[in-house]
Amino acid sequence: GSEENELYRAQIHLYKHVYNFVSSMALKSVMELGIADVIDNHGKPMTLNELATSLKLHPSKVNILHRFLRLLTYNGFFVKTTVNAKEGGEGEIAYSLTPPSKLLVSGKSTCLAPIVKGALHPSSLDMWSASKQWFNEDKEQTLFESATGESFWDFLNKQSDTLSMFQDAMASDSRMFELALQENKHVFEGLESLVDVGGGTGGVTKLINKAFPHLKCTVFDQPQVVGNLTGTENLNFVGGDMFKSIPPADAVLLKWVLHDWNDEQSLKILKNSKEAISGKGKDGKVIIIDISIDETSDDRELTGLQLDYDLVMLTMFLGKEREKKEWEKLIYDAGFSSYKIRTISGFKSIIEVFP
Ligand code: 2HI
Repeated sequence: GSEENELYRAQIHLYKHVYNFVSSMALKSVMELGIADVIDNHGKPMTLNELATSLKLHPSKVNILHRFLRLLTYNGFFVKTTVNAKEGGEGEIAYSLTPPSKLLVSGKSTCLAPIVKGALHPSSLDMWSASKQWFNEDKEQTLFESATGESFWDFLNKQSDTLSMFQDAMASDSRMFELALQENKHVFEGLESLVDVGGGTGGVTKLINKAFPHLKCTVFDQPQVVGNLTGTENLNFVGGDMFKSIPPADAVLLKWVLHDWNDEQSLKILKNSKEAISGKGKDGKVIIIDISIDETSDDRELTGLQLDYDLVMLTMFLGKEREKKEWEKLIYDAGFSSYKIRTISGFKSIIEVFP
């Protein structure tokens, strides 16, 4: 009957969500094996045996590889075709890359493997075991702090390999920005100077500098991030604290910054940004690049990703991904008079904020 049917569906739904991590972790395994690189180097679809040979796998692992590939093919990371079909014979299955797995090919400007590595690193996953304890504590701290006793930022700064893992992930995400920049050149036109707050190793700033060579750019980040970096004529690195003050410029760029911070902290950053652009009068602007959640969107994959990111920001930083009306409140509370919001690069938006 329909009651049983509903129960069966419910079980499938529940189990699917219980085992969502399998798809994430199998994707990470494939990334670590470098399968996308092997197929990309080969230049044409590869059979299971060709893949196993290239990866130098022990014969006992060939079938294991097949099972991983079966799930990942189902999940849209590979497509299967038939090769070497002789007359009357069946031929062999060969795997090729799809647009999502092409994003794992290393050495390409679009490579997002560092995101997979960082986001699925044990440091980002282990904290979830402490979530019950976190809910029941009577103090305000991140899940990461509750689980490990230190903030994620302190954790990163403690070891150079974790700091560079994070920086590599942020830099790889930033490279995608080049496309978005082409479509949003008008946002940067007419500006003489720009400060990229939380600009890290300068990936985004360099892209902006390439598109606008006359623009005087400053990458502003914590001293331990920018201390050893040297700039060029129109790109300089400045160390400091965005909660104290931001170097003056015609425009302040806040890319993937405000989602790491709660409303009170974000308000402070925005007020300091307003101060930084005050020299340009009404012609200054703050450029925010971040997620804007639209729960009413019928793109369930997109909204689901944005809501996932919200929980990642919440648990790691007590930060948040905001809806359009939350952005609006923050912007007006910080004393700005107007803003323009547009979707870029799929899941993020660009928000121009005017004094
Ligand atoms: C490396 C990458 C990420 C991470 C931790 C890492 O945490 C991310 O890509 C995510 C999250 O999963 C992230 C994205 C933006 C951001 C902070 C974290 O500002 O070591």
